[in-house]
Amino acid sequence: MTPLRSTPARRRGDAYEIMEADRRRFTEDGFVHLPGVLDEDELAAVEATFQRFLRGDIPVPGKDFCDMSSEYSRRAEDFSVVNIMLPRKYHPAWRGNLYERRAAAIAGQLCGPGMVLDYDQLLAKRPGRQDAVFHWHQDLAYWPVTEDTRTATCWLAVDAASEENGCLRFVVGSHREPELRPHLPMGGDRGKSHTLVAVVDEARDRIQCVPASRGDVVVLSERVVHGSGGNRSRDNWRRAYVVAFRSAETVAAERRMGFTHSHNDAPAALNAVAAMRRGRSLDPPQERPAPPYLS
Ligand SMILES: O=C(O)CCC(=O)C(=O)O
Repeated sequence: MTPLRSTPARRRGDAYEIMEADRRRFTEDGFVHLPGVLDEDELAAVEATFQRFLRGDIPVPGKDFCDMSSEYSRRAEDFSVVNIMLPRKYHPAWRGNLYERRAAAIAGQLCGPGMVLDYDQLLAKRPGRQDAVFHWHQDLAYWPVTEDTRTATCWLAVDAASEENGCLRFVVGSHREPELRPHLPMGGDRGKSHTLVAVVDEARDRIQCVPASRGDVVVLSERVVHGSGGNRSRDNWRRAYVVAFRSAETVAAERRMGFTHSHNDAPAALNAVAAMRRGRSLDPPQERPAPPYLS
């Protein structure tokens, strides 16, 4: 196993120091890559629980255990992108873990006060799966229209991620476009798959792949167009652990609509989100307050 780069000065207890340059990247590009957010011992604890989910030792009901690259009807042993929604719901012992606490500190520095954990998710791409593709999308296209869209989605590399095993890729600066891009349900039917696919012109859009070392975090804003390619490596899984922070008001508004980010949410709630998005495709990009250390 490759040793982690050591960045102790940025990690301190529950905190992780965000630099002005990180904030600039987040504002200008719509994402920022943070090195060494967890060290090897901290990752080992995350990994042990992650594997319990993957083995099915911690049961996850219905569509919250699915394949993001395919239809709900695929057999679990054939999944290419194993997607586990809301792990902290199904394994309450995980709530408040160190990664959640450090990610909360990062979200507060990038987005300002009042950010709370909205949802969590585990993603694992099997080796040797060309189809382990996470299609281009903007996260906001999946979510209800709310007043305050500020979001810091923290994506932790549990394995080193490379172009070969399907690291994240972005359309740089796409979060500053005035409207969300059109999104279509994969295969044309949301009942068969949760996945939405955004329109991207790979010849014209400015695309950047973001390889990451184990323990790094990539933070995504809600409007940046992103996805990831298949896993062409022979032996290497590509696992990631996502925790997403949004404002307390936004999370409360989502819950009032019955929207919890579970794929098991009532079809009425998911249909209401789709109807809201059809009715209002424009969510103007928001000014982000300066983090306290800059003010
Ligand atoms: O892990 C990936 O490849 C993509 C994750 C993603 O797109 C997301 O969490 O919104």
